[in-house]
Amino acid sequence: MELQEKIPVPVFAAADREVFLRNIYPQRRPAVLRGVSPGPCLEKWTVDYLGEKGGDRAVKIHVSTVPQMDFLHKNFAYKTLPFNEFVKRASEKKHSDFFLCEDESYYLRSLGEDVRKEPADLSKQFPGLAEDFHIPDFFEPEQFFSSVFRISSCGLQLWTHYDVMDNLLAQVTGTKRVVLYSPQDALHLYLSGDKSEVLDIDAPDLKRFPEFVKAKRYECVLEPGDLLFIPALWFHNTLALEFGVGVNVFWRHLPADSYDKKDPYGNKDPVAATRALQALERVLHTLDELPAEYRDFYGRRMIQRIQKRTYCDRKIDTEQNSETTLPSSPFTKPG
Ligand SMILES: O=C(O)CCC(=O)C(=O)O
Repeated sequence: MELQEKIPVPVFAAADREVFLRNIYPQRRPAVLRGVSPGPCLEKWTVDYLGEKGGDRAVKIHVSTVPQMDFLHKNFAYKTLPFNEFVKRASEKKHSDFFLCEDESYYLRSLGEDVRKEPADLSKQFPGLAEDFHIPDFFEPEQFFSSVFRISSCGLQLWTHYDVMDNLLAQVTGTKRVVLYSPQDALHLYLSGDKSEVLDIDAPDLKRFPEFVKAKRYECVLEPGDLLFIPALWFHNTLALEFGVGVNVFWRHLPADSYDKKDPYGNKDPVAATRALQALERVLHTLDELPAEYRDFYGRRMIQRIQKRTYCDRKIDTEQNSETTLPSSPFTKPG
């Protein structure tokens, strides 16, 4: 018996800007868009061509002895290679030159010029290749945040995480399985910052992660030419079924000043969320002034108040099991 039911991500066969903005974007749910051409990259981006056009610019990569990367135990190393050498190695199963072992796996998440300050932008780091990739015009140019190469060895799996910006993940070559979880299932994912500690989502350790089975699993397999819309805060886990090249484009969905200015990755919590979390720490310190049974009593009441004020679900289970209707979010309009 399967652990979790797989809910297919809906596929839209011909989603142009109008269809996307009218029917898909306002739903704030993942969607696979087919038939939106990402440009000549679809035919051109062979290993040889990528190497030739991308050249020997140094890239920082993840190298792992096993295909499932583990951010908790750091079973991978950060290494630097010329881009053309990296692409060649990522595309082969066994390597004559290697860092850790001859069948190591590789992953590139491209970075900006100043990795701590600037977001990745293909047109700056890889201008010769960027002209082959057409960014869909699904958002206003001033909302653009970054365009990021995602290049993985066959079998490479990236841990479940969320980002704070809206995202189109374009699969250019190869196929990739993507599993997604709703932000509303965050409490079942055992988070450590923006990442889930449940690394093996196909065979999770249910003694350690008993709540994980409650998370609804959305799944799709991306083919070359597919675009996956990943709304901000949706968790995603990727598994390259073949060596593959993708590009993901993040754009600002909230007003620009909502985001942390020192965030080149698009995964730092919005400034108001950070302030709220800091305030919560102060609240918890204040509660520490009380004995345990009082902390328990006021803690439960505060949780209920937070749920009533913040949950988007129209109905929530409160302590008394009463039903409450809540206002919807002001941030769900098309951009
Ligand atoms: O495609 C991948 O390997 C990861 C994609 C991802 O994490 C993203 O688009 O935010």
